Amino acid sequence: MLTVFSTNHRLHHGVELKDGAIKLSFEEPLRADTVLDRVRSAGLGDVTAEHAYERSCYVAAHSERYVRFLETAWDQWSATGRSHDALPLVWPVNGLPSDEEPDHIDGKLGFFAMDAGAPIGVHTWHAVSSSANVALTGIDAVLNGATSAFALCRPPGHHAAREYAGGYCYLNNAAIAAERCVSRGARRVAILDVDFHHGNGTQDIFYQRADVLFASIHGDPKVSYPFFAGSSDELGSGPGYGFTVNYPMPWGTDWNHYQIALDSAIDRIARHRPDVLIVSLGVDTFKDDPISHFQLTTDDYLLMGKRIARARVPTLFVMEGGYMVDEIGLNAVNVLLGFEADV
Ligand code: OKP
Ligand code: ZN
Repeated sequence: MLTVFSTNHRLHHGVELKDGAIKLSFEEPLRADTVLDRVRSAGLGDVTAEHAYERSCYVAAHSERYVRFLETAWDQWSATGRSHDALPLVWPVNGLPSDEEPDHIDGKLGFFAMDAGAPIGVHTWHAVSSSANVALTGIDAVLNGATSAFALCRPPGHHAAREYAGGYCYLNNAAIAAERCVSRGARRVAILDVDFHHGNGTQDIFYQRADVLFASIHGDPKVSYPFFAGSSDELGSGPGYGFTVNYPMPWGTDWNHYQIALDSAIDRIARHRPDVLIVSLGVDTFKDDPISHFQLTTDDYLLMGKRIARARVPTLFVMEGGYMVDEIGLNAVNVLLGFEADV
C-alpha cells in the first residue's frame, strides 16, 4: 500500500486547554513521524511526498470565506502585535443576535471555530494545506486504480466543518478527498470514521447529501468530546436523510462490542455501493489512549483492517487521532496490514 506523507506537518504544534490550563497539545509532530517509522519498518510499501493542489479543492468542502480566514488569520493576528498562537475567546452560540462575520481578527477567530482546540501559529496554514494535499494525493492514487492508499495526514481533519475549525482540525482532509472523488466522476462515496471522537465536521459537510454516506463509531457524545454532535438520531436531512449513521458507544467499549457496530456500519456502507471508501483512521480507540475511553488492543486493529477489506471497495485511509504515541505506529499500521492480508 502506498503511503503519502509531508514533512511540513512538523511546522505545526499548537496549544490546548487541558483541565483548565494551557498546555502544548497532545496532537504533536512525533505522532506522524512515529507512524511513518512503522510504515517503513513493517514494509507496508512505498512512501511518496504530496503533490500541489489548487485551493479550489479545499473550497469544494469548505466555504470560500473560511478558507480565506485560514490563509490570512496569522497575518491579521500578528499585525495586532501578538507573537504566540492565535486562539478564539468568544463564540456566536445559540441566542446571540448576530450571525455575521466580524471584521476584527479576534471576532473572526471565534466565528470560524467550535472550540479553542485549533490554535493558529505562523506556519499552521502551511502544515494544514500540506495535510490536505496529502489526502488529495492519496485519493488520486486510488482514483487512478490503486486498491488502497494511506494518507498520513497531520494535522487531522474530521472535526473541521464547512465553516469552522476545532479539535486540532482546520481543513477536513477526508471530506476534501471525498469531494475530489465526486469531481473526478465517482457517483457514490462512503466515509467510515473509526476515530474515538465523533467526526462532526465530516458529518456537517455531507449532512444533506445522498451521494456521500457518513458512518461513525465513537464515544457517546453524552460523555465525550465533541459533546454536541454524534447521537444516533442524527440521520441526515433533506435528500441526505438516511445517509448519516452514528454509533455512539459507552466508555469502556472493547472489541467484542466494537465489532458489532463495525459490522453494522460496513453493512450499511455495502448497501450504498460506493465507488470509493474513505476511512477516517483514528487509533485513539486504543486502551491506553490518554484522552479517550475505549479498550481496543494492538491486535484488534488487525481485525479492524480485515473487516474493512471485506467491503471490497477501493479504500483511502486518512490519519486522524491517536495520542498514545508509543503505540500509534503499531496500531495504525496494523489496520493497514489487516486490510492487505484480506485483499
Ligand atoms: C481530535 B481527534 C479543546 C481540546 C479538547 C479535543 C479532542 C480532539 C480530538 N481545547 N480536546 O478526534 O482525535
Ligand atoms: Zn479522536
